[in-house]
Amino acid sequence: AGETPDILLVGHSKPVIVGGLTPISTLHRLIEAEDKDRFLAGVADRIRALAVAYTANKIDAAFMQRFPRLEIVSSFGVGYDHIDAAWAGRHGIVVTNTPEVLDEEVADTALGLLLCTVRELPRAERHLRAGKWPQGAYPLSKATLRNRRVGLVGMGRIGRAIARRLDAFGVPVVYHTRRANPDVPYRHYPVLLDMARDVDVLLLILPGGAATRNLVDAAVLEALGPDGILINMARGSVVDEQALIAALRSRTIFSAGLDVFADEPHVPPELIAMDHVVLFPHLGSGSAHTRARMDQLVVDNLASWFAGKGPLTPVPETPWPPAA
Ligand code: 8YV
Repeated sequence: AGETPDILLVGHSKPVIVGGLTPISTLHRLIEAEDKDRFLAGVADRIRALAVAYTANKIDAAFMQRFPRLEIVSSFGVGYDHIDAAWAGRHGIVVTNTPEVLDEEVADTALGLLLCTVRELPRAERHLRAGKWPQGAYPLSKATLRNRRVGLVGMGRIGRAIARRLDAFGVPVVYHTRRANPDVPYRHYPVLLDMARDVDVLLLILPGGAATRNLVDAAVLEALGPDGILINMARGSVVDEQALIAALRSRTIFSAGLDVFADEPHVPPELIAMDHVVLFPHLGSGSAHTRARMDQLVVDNLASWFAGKGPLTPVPETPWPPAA
């Protein structure tokens, strides 16, 4: 009903998003503008929605303020630390993310990264590709998943999907979150440092943003100890990256497997130079199948909104219907 809405696409022109929004809106693509400020000044008064194509696209208060008629920000990705959702909530703007459709994919990748790191699988493959096998078999891995306990930091939907996989692997799971989740059977640690002392893998799967910045610091790494392995599937901001580099250099911890970094796509050269870490280019959800489902949910939130049916997956800071 009503006028065709003007939607601003921030970030790359992904086919599922462009294909889904074109029939239901007048779509403006910021990425195609030569002079972004001039382009925005020309359309700002009409824009009612933002479609955000990647979590790398920062949407802060100053940006949202440019659009006096802004109603909704539909963002790609389950993490939304790139958006000031609290500000949006205070200004009556709905923010949506793309939860659930990526849970199993990210959990699969988490187990892949864990196994790669514990058993040194990428390094062993490098050995083969370098033609070194005929000169000698790749050494036995010092670490094993056998006898290990995994401490999950975060126990949301993806955390539970990871825990289910670890159950099947016969690997004991405990977890740290601010509040215990009564629906999960695993032991809860209210204090991260206590859990880090008791486990030999810390697996991070919690939101980024100010509330979790540098949660894993030198003290937590020290507590994790010389057999300890850190797996980060969350956000680079959750780890004090310099403290991690220092802990890996001094063998304060054994190893790390990282899918995320503080300043993506820039990875510290100190990490790249280390052979005993596994580094992935932020590909937790990165299959064509799952990314298409995430893109589609960006579209579906906007389609539902402009059909007067409300958002499908609003974030907790912008509940729907709005709190009275
Ligand atoms: C994104 C992610 O695909 O969903 C998230 O929060 O981190 C990933 O799924 C990635 O950030 C690329 O933008």
